This record gives sequence, structure tokens and C-alpha cells, in this order.
Amino acid sequence: MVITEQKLDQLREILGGAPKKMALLSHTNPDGDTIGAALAWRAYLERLGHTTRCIAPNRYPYFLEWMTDIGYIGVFKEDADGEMAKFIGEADVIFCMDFNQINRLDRVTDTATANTTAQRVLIDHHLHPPVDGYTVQFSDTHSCSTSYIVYQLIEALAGTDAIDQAMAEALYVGIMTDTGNFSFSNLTSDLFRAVAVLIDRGVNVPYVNSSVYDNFSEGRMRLLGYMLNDKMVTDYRYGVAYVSLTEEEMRRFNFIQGDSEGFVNYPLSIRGIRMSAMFIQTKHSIRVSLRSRGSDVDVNVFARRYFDGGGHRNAAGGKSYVSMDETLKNFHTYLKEYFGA
Ligand SMILES: [Mn+2]
Repeated sequence: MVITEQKLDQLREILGGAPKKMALLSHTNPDGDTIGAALAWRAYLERLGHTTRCIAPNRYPYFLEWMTDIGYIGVFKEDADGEMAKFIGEADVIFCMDFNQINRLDRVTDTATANTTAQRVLIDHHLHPPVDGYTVQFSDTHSCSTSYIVYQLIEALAGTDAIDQAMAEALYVGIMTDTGNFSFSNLTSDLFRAVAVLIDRGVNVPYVNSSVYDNFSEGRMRLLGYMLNDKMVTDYRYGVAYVSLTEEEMRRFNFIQGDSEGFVNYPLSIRGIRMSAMFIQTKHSIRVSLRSRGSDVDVNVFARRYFDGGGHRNAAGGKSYVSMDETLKNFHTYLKEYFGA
């Protein structure tokens, strides 16, 4: 267990004493887990009397807009008057929520690293936690989500009675979205006991579920249909399927940020497919998302080796800095090399 008494004591020391300025940073292209973990942790820190700001480098997806506390998430990209940058610069404590590399923070990276006096606390479940740079790290690579780690921290520090309805909702959103609605790996009986507590604290499961999963734009649904029908390529030699979307295609379906969330998982439902890849064109690069099921394809290794990225065994991501055509051509080469045939 990563939550040792020694680390808890370090954390108690950081949280104790006079009120402090605390920045909670979420990763770029924030998902339900980084947002949920930050919101619940924020509520706890505020109750201890600290001044907090939750800051994400860019906007969270629209299907999280309904969340009770979502108004507490500041979007750094929209920080017109530099107020968030100032807060990060002056923060006594910086919490890094749900990411292991400070360079996942885009333009927040420079601001966060410039503050050399802040204590830094990592709360994360991604593989390959950083070796140094943090006062204390709560890195549990076997945890299904960062939100579940936050749950365990609050439980250890204050007991689960400290979790109110909004916090429970935030933690539930993080756990639900990072586990693919309770279907991926790392689903332990302890996790379900924690979820039971969250439900006792007032989480309305059908409401949360449909707020996240039945709240998409029509464009997203049509884009999904187009992508699967017209763009998906399968290769049963390797058990691989992949899809790609260009900027032009996304424009055609009135794409808004968050619309491609979860798309990469669909090909994995096909019999005989054990790895799925999605390539999405953005302004400066191509975003690569990789998923696998079972234990024989480690997409974390794949992402690290070929796409300057990483993640987990069954879910990882990276980037490609050449054109879409070249990226797909390279991908074929990588598959050959990786699978050795
Ligand atoms: Mn996560």
C-alpha cells in the first residue's frame, strides 16, 4: 500500500498549522478522474481552512459541466488577467492530481516549475512515477483511479464521514469514468466497498451515469458512426484495429472538445481484437490513444517506445509529430516490430 503511516504524517504536517495557499493541478485534456479527484480534495482542504484553487491547463469536457462543484475548476487557457498564474506562483503547496509528468501541463508547466519554494505532493496512479521533485508522493499504479486514492487519503486522515454529497459525487465520477463504468482492471472488492460508502453519502448512480454517458451531442454520435463505418481498419494478424480522424472530418461533425472521448474503446468490442488505436489530428501534432484488453499487449510499453508517451498496461497515449499518412505508415512498421512478424 502506498499510503504508509510515514507518508500520512508528512501529509498531516503539510496540511496542519496555519492556513496555506494550495494549488491543485489537473492534467491537460482533463478527464473525469483528474477533475473528480481535484474537486473532492479541494473540498477537504477548504474545510481545513486552506485557500485553494483547482486549475486545469485547458477546458474540461462538456459532459462534466453538470457536476456540483465544477465551477471551482479554473481553466488556465482562459486566465486572461494572469490571476491563476499568480496563484500558482505564490502557492505554498502544489498538488499534482492524476499525472506523473509535469510536462503534461502544457503552459502551466513553466509556472508550476518556476515556483521552487512550494511543497509538492503527487497523487496519481500512472506507471513510472517520477523519482524526485516531490515532498511526498502518493503513487499507486495498481489503483483504478486517482479519485480512489483521494478517497483512501480522506478516509485515513478524517474518516469517511468527512465525505459530503458533492465530494462523493466527484469521487464517484472519477472512479466511474476511469474504470470504463466499472469494467476495466484493478476492480477490487475494497473499491466496491468504497463505492458503497459513496452511495451512502448520497451519490445518485443513475443520475451520474446518464449525466456523463447520455449527454453527448448529436455530432458526436454521427462522428462515431462515420468513424467506425468508414475509417476503422482491422488487422487480425495482430488483433489490432485502429481509427483516425483529421481536423476536416471533425469540423464536418461540429466537433467540440470531449466528443472523441471513449471512441478508442469501441473496436475492442470486436471478437479477435485485443489492441485498439486512435489517431486524432490537432493543430501541432497527432494525439495517439491506445487501448488493449487482457494481458498480452502492453500499450504502455508501445506508447513509450513509439509515441513519446505512456500510461497504463491497458490504456496509454502519446503523440506523433509527422503527418497523418506518415503516422499511420509508421504505426504499421511499429506493429510489425512490436509483434515480431
Ligand atoms: Mn486517472
